[in-house]
Amino acid sequence: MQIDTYKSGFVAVIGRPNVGKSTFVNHMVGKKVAIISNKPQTTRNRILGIHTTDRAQIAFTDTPGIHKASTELGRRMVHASYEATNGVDCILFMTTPVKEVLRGDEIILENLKKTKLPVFLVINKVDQLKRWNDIDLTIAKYTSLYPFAGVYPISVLEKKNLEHLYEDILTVLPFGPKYYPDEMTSDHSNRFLIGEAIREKILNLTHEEIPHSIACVVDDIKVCIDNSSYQDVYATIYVERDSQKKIIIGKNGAMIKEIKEKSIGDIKKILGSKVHLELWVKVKKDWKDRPNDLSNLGYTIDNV
Ligand SMILES: Nc1nc2c(ncn2[C@@H]2O[C@H](COP(=O)(O)OP(=O)(O)O)[C@@H](O)[C@H]2O)c(=O)[nH]1
Ligand SMILES: [Mg+2]
Repeated sequence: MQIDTYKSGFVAVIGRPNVGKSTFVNHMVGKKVAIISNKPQTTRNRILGIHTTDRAQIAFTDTPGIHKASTELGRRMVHASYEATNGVDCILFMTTPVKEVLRGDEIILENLKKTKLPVFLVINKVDQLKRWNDIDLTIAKYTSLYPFAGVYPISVLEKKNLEHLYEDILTVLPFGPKYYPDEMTSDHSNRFLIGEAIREKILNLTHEEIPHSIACVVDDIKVCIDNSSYQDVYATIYVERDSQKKIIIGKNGAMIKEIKEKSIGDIKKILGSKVHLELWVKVKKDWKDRPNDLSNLGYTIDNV
C-alpha cells in the first residue's frame, strides 16, 4: 500500500426505499453485507459495507430508505438515513428512471441543499428502460432541481456503467490510510448479520403486512457440544400478532421449515462452519411503536 497515492474515505448511499441501494453496496463490497428484497423498507439499520483494494478503501454507508414514516420504527429509519450523511466525503443520491421527479425524492433533495459535499446523481435500474433516450428526461428533471457533482445512469444487476461511477468516487476521496483491516467487510456483528439473513428469507417468502411486522434476534451462538465442527444458532422471530405467528409457522410447520432451510446456507457463509439452527416465533404486540421494544430488538436511535 502506497500511502501517498492510496485513497480512503466514506460514502453515504441514500434514496427512496427499493431503488437498489443495498444491492449496490453489496456489489461494491463483493460480499453480502445488506439484505435485499423487492419489499420497501427492507433495510432498517445503517450498515457499513467496506470495499478494499490495492488502490483504495471505501466505506459505503447503506441506509434505510427515506420515506413518509408512520411508525416509530419508520421515524428512526429516516433519522438514520439523514444521519449517515454526516462525516462522509461524498453522497450518492440513488433513484430510478422516472419521467417526473418523485415527491419523495424532492424532499430528500431539499434536505441535501444544506450540505457542501459533492452529491452524485445515480440513476439505477437503467436495464428497465424501454428506450435508452428516455434517460435524458430523468436527467433533465433531476439536474434542474439540484446541482449534482456528476450524473451516472447505471444498472447494478447488469453491471452497467459502474466503473465510471467508481472512478469518479475515487477522485473526490482524500488520500489516506486504510481505516479498517483488509478482511473486514461490515461493521456489524455475526449476530446481526445472521438475524438479517433470516429476516431476508421471511421477506421473500411472505406478503402484505408480514414483512413489516417481523424482527429477528439471535439469542445465542455456540459450538455444538456433540460435534465441534458445528455451531448451534438460536434465534427468535418476533411478530406483532397471533395471526402472524400462525403464518410464519405455516401448515404443519411448513413455512418455518422453509425459512430455516433457506437461512442455513447464508449462516454457514457468515460463520464459516456447519450450522444447526433453532428458530422460535414469539408475539410482541405493536413492537414497532414501543421505544423500549425497538431498542431491545436492536433498533436504537443511534444504531438504526
Ligand atoms: N432491474 C433491476 N433491479 C434492481 C437493480 N438493482 C437492484 N434491483 C432490485 O431492486 C429491488 C430492491 O433492491 P434493494 O437493494 O433491496 O433496494 P434498497 O431498498 O434501495 O436497498 C430488489 O428486488 C433488487 O433485486 C438493477 O440494477 N436493475
Ligand atoms: Mg436496502
